Amino acid sequence: MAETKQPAESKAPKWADPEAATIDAATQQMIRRSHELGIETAFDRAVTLKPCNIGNQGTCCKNCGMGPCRLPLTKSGAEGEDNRKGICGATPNTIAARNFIRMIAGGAAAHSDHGRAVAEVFRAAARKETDAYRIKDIRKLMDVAGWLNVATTVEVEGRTLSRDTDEIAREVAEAAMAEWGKAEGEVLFAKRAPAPRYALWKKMGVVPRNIDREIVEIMHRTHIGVDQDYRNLMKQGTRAALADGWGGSMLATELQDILFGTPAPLTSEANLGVLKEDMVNLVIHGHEPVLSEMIVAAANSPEMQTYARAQGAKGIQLSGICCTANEILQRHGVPLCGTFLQQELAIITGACDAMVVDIQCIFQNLANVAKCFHTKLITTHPIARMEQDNVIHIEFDEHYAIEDAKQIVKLAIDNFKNRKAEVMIPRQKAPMVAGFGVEAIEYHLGGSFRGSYHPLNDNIINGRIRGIGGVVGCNNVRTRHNDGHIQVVKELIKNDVIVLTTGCNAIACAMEGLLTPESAKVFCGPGLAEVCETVGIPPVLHMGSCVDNSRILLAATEVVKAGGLGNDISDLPAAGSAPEWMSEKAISIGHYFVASGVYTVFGVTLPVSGAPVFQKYLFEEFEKMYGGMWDLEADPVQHARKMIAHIDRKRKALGIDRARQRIMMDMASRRALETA
Ligand code: NFS
Repeated sequence: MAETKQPAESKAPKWADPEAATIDAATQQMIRRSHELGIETAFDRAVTLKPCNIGNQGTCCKNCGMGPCRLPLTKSGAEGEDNRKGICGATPNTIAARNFIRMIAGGAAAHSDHGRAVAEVFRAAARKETDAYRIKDIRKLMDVAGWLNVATTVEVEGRTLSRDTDEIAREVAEAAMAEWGKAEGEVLFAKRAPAPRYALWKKMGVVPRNIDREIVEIMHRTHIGVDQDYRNLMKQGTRAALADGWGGSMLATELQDILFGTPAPLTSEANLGVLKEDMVNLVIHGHEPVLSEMIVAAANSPEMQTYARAQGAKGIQLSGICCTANEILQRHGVPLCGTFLQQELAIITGACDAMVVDIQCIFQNLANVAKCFHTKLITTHPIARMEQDNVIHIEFDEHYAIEDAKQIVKLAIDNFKNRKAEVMIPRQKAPMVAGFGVEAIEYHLGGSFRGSYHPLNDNIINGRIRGIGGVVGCNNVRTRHNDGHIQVVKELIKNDVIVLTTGCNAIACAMEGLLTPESAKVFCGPGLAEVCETVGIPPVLHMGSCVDNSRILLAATEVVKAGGLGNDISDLPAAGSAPEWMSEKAISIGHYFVASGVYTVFGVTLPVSGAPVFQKYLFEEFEKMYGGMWDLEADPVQHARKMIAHIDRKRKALGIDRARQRIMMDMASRRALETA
């Protein structure tokens, strides 16, 4: 990334060039502001701290005390005989595969532990141990009960009667908890996949046994001297990734919906401009909605609103960063303050009275930035604490959920009067529509009289919609913030590919105004624009947080079930993408999409380039086994075109390419197709 004017003293950090660092004007403004104040952020650290070229290739092994063994691919190695070996003899393919599946283990553990925490709260609610949480979506409870083999009816004297809801909830809680550690059987939601997909997983021996076991087994197999075959290592990586997507993440999503409500479309706003100078700004950052749900309730309470006014504020402005933002957005319309890379900047506005964090994607440097302002930084989770002494820890206990939440909100209110730096809030914020769960898509694309996925399928078959793109994932400071996200999504919708989005991609799209129905006629090809305008939906559908990628799996399954587009997810004209990924969670997500039959393209880089045989295995051989495979494309337009080319191959295989040619193909799109 290019650098701009440097501070005088040699020890001062090198500053990032704001324009090179991000496409977003609000972010550029706040990077400039951070330089004025002499505060470094991740954007600046990325200028001085270069990534390791060996780790980047995936070929550094530090799994024992004889190493680290570093085996970079040199130019001559790429051409000649590859005899690179670690001390124990491990080859680059073994090392890269071990590292790759350890990333899957990290990601699957993060999602699944989040799911477990939700399941524990769900169990407390089902047992009536807490008043704060209650079952909100009974319909979904019954549906999930069915998948977890919990009976919802009982036969009494030849008559079928409904069972008591509380009893069902208690049994669902127990059955859900068992998914993490049961001694026998398999992860039950795997059967929610289309039947041929489940049969394939069975044949390949990758149906997860329970969630925890698959993660533990990765740690065992990647210990020195255990699994040395990259193919066998990836088999376990596949099983663990499926345990995430169709297990831990899916349980998190479903139980959250039952407890907090299944999302339905609603309006809100996104970007740093949602902060308000005359209100108490409480920014919620992290991932688990068990805490943020309570903060929303506490902040909306008349008691806290009155208290805020008594302290001289006009009220309380909640906003969110990262996926907890997506959780409270999709259920309550709480605005998005920003993406992963804007977390430090939210504090640098000088208007953030408190930032409360739970788990995942939280920069350790937040505490250093908070020190320069009045901002109270509050950690809440026993597994995620910070060492700096300006951080306040209020451990959240679901049994005292509302009390804990009120304490946090009160801290923010009490801090309003302590603002010391000049407040600078960028004016940028964009309107959006979010909250498209599987059910909402069914309703909106199916209409009120025939809620089903048939109309979506019809529009894909007749060519108005060319296909489906799932575009998800993080920001990565090694690439220009939001540039990849926005270019990929715009290229897809321009070519009539409807986009399903989650995570930080969803936030980026929201900031760019792509989550509005009005954006359809500006950015979409004629077919997709027509569908969006007729139905009144945005061309980019916000489906939630990263655990909600499980919603994309289920939406794909519904499309298969609705018929006319093949028998399995791998038959669909669909592709996945994470243009700016950076976290281990993204690798786990990428791999469960691949194993579910989706062609999945990552941007930036992938830590496999130093092991060409292993890379080929992921990029080519996987398609033969699972119908989905990995790809890497750093250029965003090419990235989208590769997805479109795959979608067109699937259309051809389904015999629906001609319908589209008759209806849609003009010379320009024909050329785009040919260059893809
Ligand atoms: Ni996903 Fe969410 Fe964002 Fe990446 Fe982090 S917030 S769980 S990991 S950075 S999309």
